[in-house]
Amino acid sequence: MDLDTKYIGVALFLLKKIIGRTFPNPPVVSLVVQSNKNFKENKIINFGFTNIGGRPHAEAEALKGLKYESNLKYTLYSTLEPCCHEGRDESCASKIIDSKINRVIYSLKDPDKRVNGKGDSFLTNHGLEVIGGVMKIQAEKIYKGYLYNRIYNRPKVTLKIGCSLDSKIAFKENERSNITNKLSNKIVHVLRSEIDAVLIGANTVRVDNPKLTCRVKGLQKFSPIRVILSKKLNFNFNSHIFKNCIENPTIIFAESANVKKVQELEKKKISVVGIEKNRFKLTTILKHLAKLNIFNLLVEGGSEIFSAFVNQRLVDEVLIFRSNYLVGSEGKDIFTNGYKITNGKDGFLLRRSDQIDDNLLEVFEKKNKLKEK
Ligand code: AOF
Ligand code: ZN
Repeated sequence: MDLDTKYIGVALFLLKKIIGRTFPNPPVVSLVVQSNKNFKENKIINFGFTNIGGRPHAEAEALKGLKYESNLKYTLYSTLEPCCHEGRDESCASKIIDSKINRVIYSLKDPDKRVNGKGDSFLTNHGLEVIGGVMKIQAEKIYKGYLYNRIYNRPKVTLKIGCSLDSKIAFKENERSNITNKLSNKIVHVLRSEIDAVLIGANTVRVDNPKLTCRVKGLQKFSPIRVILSKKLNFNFNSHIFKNCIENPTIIFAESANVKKVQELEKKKISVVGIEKNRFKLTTILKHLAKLNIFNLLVEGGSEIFSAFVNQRLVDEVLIFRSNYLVGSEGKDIFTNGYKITNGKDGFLLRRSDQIDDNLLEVFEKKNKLKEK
């Protein structure tokens, strides 16, 4: 393995640790390697991660406090092409130019139109050796949500389904049901810390009264933005989800925005987005979420919402947590239209299947070719 692949590999390994921690910016890991002249002796001398809140950027962190020695070479490795736009701070590319870095190696070209190759050219034009695209395929997998956001103007959509052996998500219609085991529920909480937003329908608020936060110790601050789709804002305003909306931002997309109800919700710091009936479509809502820099969206139900997403072919990944018992014909089906997710159907591929105590977790992924802009 060559040196550049080795160090980009390290950066991508670390990148997986900060997924969902850098909203509203994509996560990036940078590292600086010091080498002798013939690159026979090499060592990492600093790391940088995109901070919570998105700034400072990873490269800026990796360059902080470096002590350069003459006769040695310095390479900055980054999982994403360094930015060249002056945003909330000086651009990373400018900071690199002002440093004593000789080479810049990155994995993914930044699809953001403010960058998109311009970071690379800027550095090259200033005489640095620049190589992009190292381990690009691996990076694309990790950055899928970010790429979808910037290329397709929608987040990557993952359905999270908890069901019985016979694919029921509730024991009865309109009844809150705990079908999966404690361990599966814990995995879902960790998952919520890794995604940017979680979406449910109004009926799930009424029936399940969920909080949709991450309640794993230490990860609570990475709870997702909560998104609710509602036609008429017919809620019990004392539901859990309408509490603590400053710490846990909550957005409701409503078809008809009754002024009194909107005012009541806004008092609780909930943002209500009114959308006309003929524009109340998932694609409009996903576009809106993409604008808010939501890269990864977890859809947690209920069956009408799951069905709408599969019908409109807007699903990229499905996680099915399945219990080991049957619920029977009184139970509520995952999908309202009898749809079934199986390996090979409609482009869904079963990527893995893990036993979680007495539950089975199946991960289906849709093969989606990413197009360059
Ligand atoms: C980098 N390193 O660590 C990250 C980058 O809102 P701003 O000004 O912080 O810019 C956000 C954009 O910066 C984001 O859309 C993406 O293009 C890039 N993210 N770039 O060089 C980083 N997080
Ligand atoms: Zn930057």
